[in-house]
Amino acid sequence: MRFSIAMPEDLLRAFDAQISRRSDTANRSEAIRDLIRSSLVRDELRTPEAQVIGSLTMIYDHHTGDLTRKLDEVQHDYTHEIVSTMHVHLDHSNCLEILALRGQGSRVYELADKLLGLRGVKHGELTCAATDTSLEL
Ligand code: NI
Repeated sequence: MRFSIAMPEDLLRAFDAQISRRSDTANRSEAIRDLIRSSLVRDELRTPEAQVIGSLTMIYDHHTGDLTRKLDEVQHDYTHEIVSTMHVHLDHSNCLEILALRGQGSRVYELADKLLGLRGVKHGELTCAATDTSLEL
């Protein structure tokens, strides 16, 4: 299927530059398909039934709409899962926020999906280990 995507020009330029460094003859479409596949694989590695411990890292521009209020609102619904947070004002616009998380996998993934899905969150990464299995190995 064909579909169109809107994105800032500098983001697209950087993406094209990355594609051009690849050894194969990948085009934009193939590169985007690869990104989607790798995102789906990451989802399959989730362990919603297990207790998990991990961290969520976000970088965002605090000027974006009412992003900071939304980030706050979501986090207040997950007080059992958020153990600690750190906020660093990187520069005039950008903030780095790191959340230490512990709880039921399904809740932790739900929280991460809600936060990373907010418009204005430029970078985000959830890193998790399942505690009821991996910590005992
Ligand atoms: Ni800040």
